[in-house]
Amino acid sequence: LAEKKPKVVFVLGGPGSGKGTQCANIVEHFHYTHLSAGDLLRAEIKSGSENGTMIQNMIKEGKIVPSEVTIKLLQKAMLESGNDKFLIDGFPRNEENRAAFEAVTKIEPEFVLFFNCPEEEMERRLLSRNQGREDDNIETIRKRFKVFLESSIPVIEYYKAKGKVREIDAAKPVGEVFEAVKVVFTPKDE
Ligand code: UP5
Ligand code: MG
Repeated sequence: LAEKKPKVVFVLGGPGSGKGTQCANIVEHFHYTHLSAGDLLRAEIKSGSENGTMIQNMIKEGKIVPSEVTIKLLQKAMLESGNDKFLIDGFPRNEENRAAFEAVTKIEPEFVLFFNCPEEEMERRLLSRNQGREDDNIETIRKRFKVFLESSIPVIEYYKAKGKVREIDAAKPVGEVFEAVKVVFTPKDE
C-alpha cells in the first residue's frame, strides 16, 4: 500500500461536528474515496465477524476500538477502492491510533481537516439525527465527548504542531461549512 503512495487526509472533529456530511460533499467535488472508520466498524458488527460483539460494546460505551482492528479495516478498504486519494473520517482518535497507523502503513497525512464545533451544537445534532445509531443517546454522547476531549484533541494538537491542521468553523450551516472546506481543497495556484 505504501509503495502506491496514496494521498490521505484525516477528517477529525467531535461527535456530530459534521465529518460524514462534509466528506460526502468533498467526494462529489474532489474525487476522494471516503472511508469512515466508524462506518467500517459498524459494518463489521453487521457482518457477524468474530470481533463484532467487542466492537459493539465499545461503541456503546464511546470507547476507542483497538488500533489493529480499525487499521486492518481501513487498509482493506483502501486496497479494494482502487483509488489513491482518501478521506479518512473519524480516525486516528488517539495517539496510539496515530502512531500505529503510521508504523503499519508508512503513510503520513497530506493534512488534517478539523471541524471545530461547540458541544451544545454537536449534542443538538446527535439527539435529532434519528438514524437509529446505538450511540446517539445522551449517556453515550457524554462519554463520546469526554473521550474526544481526552484522547482525540491531543492528536489534533500533534498535527497542529506540525502545521498540518486546517481548522474549519463547523457550527455554521452545511453550505457555509462546505464553502470553507472547498478553499482548503482548492490548489492555491489555480
Ligand atoms: N449536521 C451535519 N452538519 C451540520 C450543520 N453544519 N448544521 C446542522 N446540522 C448538521 O452529522 C451529525 C448530524 O448533524 C446529522 O444529522 C447531520 O445531518 C447534522 P454527521 O455528518 O453525521 O457528523 P459526524 O461528525 O460524522 O458525527 P458522528 O456521530 O459520525 O461522529 P463520531 O465521531 O461520534 O462517530 P464515528 O462514527 O466516527 O465513531 C463512532 C464510534 O465508533 C466512536 O465513538 C468509537 O466508539 C468507535 N470508533 C473507534 O473506536 N475507532 C475509530 O477509529 C472510529 C470510531
Ligand atoms: Mg460520522
